Amino acid sequence: MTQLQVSMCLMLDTFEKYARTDGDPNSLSKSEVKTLLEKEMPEMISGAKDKKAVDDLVKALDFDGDGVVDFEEFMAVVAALTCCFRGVATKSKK
Ligand SMILES: [Ca+2]
Ligand SMILES: [Ca+2]
Repeated sequence: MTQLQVSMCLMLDTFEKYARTDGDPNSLSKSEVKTLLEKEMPEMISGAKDKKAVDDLVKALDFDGDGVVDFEEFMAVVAALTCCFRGVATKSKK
């Protein structure tokens, strides 16, 4: 597999690893989102320890408003974060 393919598989695996804990592997519930952020993006959640902040975060990620974060919504967030990261990484290279 190419590096990009490996990255794609990693994103799928990461989503499924956290999504399946409540028995529904196709979406992330509020608590699954919280666990994923705590484990995979600790600096993102450091300011969001209280319940209201996590609720707001899930609301922001849940584009279709069904109360859970599906894979498309998860990928949109990862893509947006990757773009932010690129901005930071490009700046620090200069
Ligand atoms: Ca789930
Ligand atoms: Ca949703």
